[in-house]
Amino acid sequence: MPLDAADIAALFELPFSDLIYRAQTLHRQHFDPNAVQLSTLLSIKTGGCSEDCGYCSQSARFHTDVESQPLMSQETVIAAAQAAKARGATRFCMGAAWRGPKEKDLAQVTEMVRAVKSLGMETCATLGLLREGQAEQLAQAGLDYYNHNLDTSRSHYDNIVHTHSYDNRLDTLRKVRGAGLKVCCGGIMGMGESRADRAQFLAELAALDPPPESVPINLLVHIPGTPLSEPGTSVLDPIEFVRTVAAARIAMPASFVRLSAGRSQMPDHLQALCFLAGANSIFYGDRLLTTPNPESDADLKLFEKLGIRPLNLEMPEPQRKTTEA
Ligand code: SAM
Ligand code: DTB
Ligand code: SF4
Repeated sequence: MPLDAADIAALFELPFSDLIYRAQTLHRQHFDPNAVQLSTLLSIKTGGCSEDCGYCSQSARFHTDVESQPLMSQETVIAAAQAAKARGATRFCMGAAWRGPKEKDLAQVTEMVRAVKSLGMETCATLGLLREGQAEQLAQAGLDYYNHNLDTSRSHYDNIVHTHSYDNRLDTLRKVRGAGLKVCCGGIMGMGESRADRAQFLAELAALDPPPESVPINLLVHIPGTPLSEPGTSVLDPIEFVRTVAAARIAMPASFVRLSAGRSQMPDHLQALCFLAGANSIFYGDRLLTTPNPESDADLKLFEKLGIRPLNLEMPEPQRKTTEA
């Protein structure tokens, strides 16, 4: 039985050391605690989105600094994937600012997926809501993961997004699973949600059957011009963020938990606490979709300080769990 919202809420109430100890113990039962998976993001289609997600730089409804760009060419995407591979990323994630892909768009994205896959990388796409049959087309092209976040609790979602519903998102997640794709599904912390919302959100993820293989935990990146970043908006306490990572690790012990957006604003010691709490994946490369991410060199230096190794796809699956645990 997955942990429910009450179980997870109780985790949040634990003394910090007890919570971290539980998370770290479970982490070591399921993974090599010193290996971190590296995913590189590319915004293949930027801005001009019809949706009104209150955190997003790419909604056409808000006045942000992001300029709309058409879908990138195959060549540009392949060059970016090659560069990411050369830096050591094992997964390449292509993001598009769409409510969902049109058939014509999807045909171009499936070509990109084929090309990136042929470089020997894992492939991920995040294209918004999918229609019947679209997940199958992506699976046939060799897509490994589809990213589609629930982002927050069901009850808080309606305060953040009005153009589509939580059930629309769950429906796409079902289609993704039905096509045999791996699921990458997480959310954003620091959008004015309560601790109870964070617990409910993690319970929604844990209740997916099976739970997502990959769970991105983003810290809200404040984008001027978006409703969630109006002057005076509160910022989430960093310790509460670490608690959320630990609770995600405990609720989904066998999933990769990704320390996602927000790392540019986090000092090394806060990121170290997140790894200790069970994060074992990051976005790697100097850009997220429209905002900066730490430079690869800075990440490699941090890894060296912490004795962390990038996860290597060539190693057999048990690399995720070593005998030293
Ligand atoms: N349009 C597609 C969708 O909404 O699923 C894919 C791209 S969308 C930008 C992917 C995810 O990026 C969102 O679900 C959200 O979790 C994350 N994201 C977007 N803006 C963010 C921000 N300002 N801070 C943190 N995470 C953000
Ligand atoms: C996810 O959970 N975080 C990524 C990825 N999935 C697509 C996106 C983060 C975006 C941060 C803000 C930006 O760069 O626009
Ligand atoms: Fe569009 Fe995705 Fe941004 Fe929402 S999060 S506005 S769907 S790009």
